Amino acid sequence: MKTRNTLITIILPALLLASCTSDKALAPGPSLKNTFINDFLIGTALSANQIEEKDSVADVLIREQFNVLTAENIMKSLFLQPEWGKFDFRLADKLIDYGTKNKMTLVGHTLVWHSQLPRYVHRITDKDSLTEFFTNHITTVAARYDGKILGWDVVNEALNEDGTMRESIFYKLLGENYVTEAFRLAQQAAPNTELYYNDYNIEQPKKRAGAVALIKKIQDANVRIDGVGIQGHWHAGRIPLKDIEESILEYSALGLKVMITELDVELLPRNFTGADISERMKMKDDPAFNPYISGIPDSVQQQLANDYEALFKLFLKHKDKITRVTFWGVNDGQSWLNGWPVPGRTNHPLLFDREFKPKPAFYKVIGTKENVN
Ligand code: 9MR
Repeated sequence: MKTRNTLITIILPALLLASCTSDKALAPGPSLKNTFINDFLIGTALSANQIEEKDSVADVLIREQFNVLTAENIMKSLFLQPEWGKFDFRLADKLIDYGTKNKMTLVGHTLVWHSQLPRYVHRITDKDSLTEFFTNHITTVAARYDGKILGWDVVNEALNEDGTMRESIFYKLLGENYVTEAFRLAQQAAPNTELYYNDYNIEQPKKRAGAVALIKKIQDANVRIDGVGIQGHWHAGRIPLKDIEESILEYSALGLKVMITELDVELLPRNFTGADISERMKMKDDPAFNPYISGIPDSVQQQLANDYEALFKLFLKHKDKITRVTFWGVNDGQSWLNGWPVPGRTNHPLLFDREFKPKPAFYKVIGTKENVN
């Protein structure tokens, strides 16, 4: 009996593993990164805990499913330069080690953003001090990771919804050329790193026109910009497929790589679109605004699956222009959409549920590849 048990528990699994390739041994089910290996990179955003490998279940899934990583937060200036002139690279370096160890590509997010700035930056009121911070931050951080990461989101969310420039502290004190200057500094400090502009809703015609103008301005100044990130915070049943397709074509026609950089599909009610974290929704304790606390009904699950399927069909159609598709989080439990724009809701916007199990949307995404080939 003991021999039979040994055969079942040790020898059989070992034989099964040996008969698989090493990659398959890691990933018993379908894997996103393997499925789209010839099309585009498949990424996710990691929390600090995940970077520190504190969550072993998440860790297995990350290594099985994704081949490019973005830090969800810890490479923003608030974390990298918490005190003026004093950098804290501990977690960012860990991310680089994690990626290197697992043969994964890394993307830096983000050098210049009006949000998640260190407190001392908010107190700056003169151009010279802000120029000093801006120059030192971009130069130090971009140089440190040059050659170690594929690309940087150099500037994040510089535009308003109507395509005009957002009146951020950078715009107000440095003037409207600050975006071009950020790319110029990044280009000097990181000659081996791709440089991207990243924003949400830039598939929408007005904001897209603003992004195109901004990109042309950088190019006209003979400064390098390699790609554009359409963040992809979309809403179930309302994916703007036509706008997305037009945007892929338009950005690509500027000579840029196109990336979907923060993909999630929101299921909960909202009275605006986009990802401006300064916007909050004032809501009463009405359960109608948090309807899926104990899971999503089949019809909603199906809607989510159909939306993701439509998106990936479109991405595959333009795989020659799209270099990366990154989800904003590993599973539903991690998503920022549980806390915004209303705190404490239960959202389900990703392909893996709170138990890290693939949802119907995952299989539909995998299926887009089978149907195309
Ligand atoms: O997902 C991030 C969340 O954990 C942070 O609290 C938030 C702070 O602003 O930033 C979130 O990520 C944002 C990203 O960096 C830029 N685009 C919008 C994303 C969602 O707000």
